[in-house]
Amino acid sequence: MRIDIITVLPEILESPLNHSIVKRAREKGLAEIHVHSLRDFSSDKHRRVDDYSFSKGAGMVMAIQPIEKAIETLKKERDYDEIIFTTPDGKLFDQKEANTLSLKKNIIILCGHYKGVDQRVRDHFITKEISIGDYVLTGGELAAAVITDSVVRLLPGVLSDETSALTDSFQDYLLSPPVYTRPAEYKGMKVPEILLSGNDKLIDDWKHQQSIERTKKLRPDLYKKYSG
Ligand code: 6GU
Repeated sequence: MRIDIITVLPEILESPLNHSIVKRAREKGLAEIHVHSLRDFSSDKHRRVDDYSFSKGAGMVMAIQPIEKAIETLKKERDYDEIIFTTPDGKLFDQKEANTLSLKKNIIILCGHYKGVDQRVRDHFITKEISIGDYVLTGGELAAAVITDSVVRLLPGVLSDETSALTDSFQDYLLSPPVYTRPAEYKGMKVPEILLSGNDKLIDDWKHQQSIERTKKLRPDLYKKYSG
């Protein structure tokens, strides 16, 4: 899979895309990720990418020219399955959307900024608008990093069997069970007896039961989806 991210702040994406599982996926050639600086596509002599809003007092707006140039430059090289815009008024991102995106071949993510983007960009170039939650971020870069991370870890071969994405929280609308490591007792705090039993069947049943109980208690909304 190939992901092209267009942003005014490429530096913000540096760290999340170059560590841990995403880094490994890139090294293995399972995910090809390219970060593009929007300024490189500006025809303005000062490389500006924003301008005043036609509606008074509305703050700066991302202009259509550099965005159109960036998208068209990428489209000349290959076809894209989705051109995503990260914005707080987009559709709420969830595991189902991550699964859907992980099946695509090429996607572009345009990171929103300032007081928004010229509506003509959204009307003519964007195929999907995504928000990562009901709160306001300074820019769409962190959202793009979140989307990329959640999608890349789903690509075949990225995770080992042991950490398989199929056993992730949310994959079947259940939260993960609690986990423990050595020592079996620390300052009087004990690991549940059953985990020390060596009985795989009993342990699996316990884990499933714990998942159900935690989901009921912590995320009743998810539990409804699981049981309904
Ligand atoms: Cl995608 N962008 C911004 N600026 N804020 C957000 C968001 C995106 N998702 C939630 N809040």
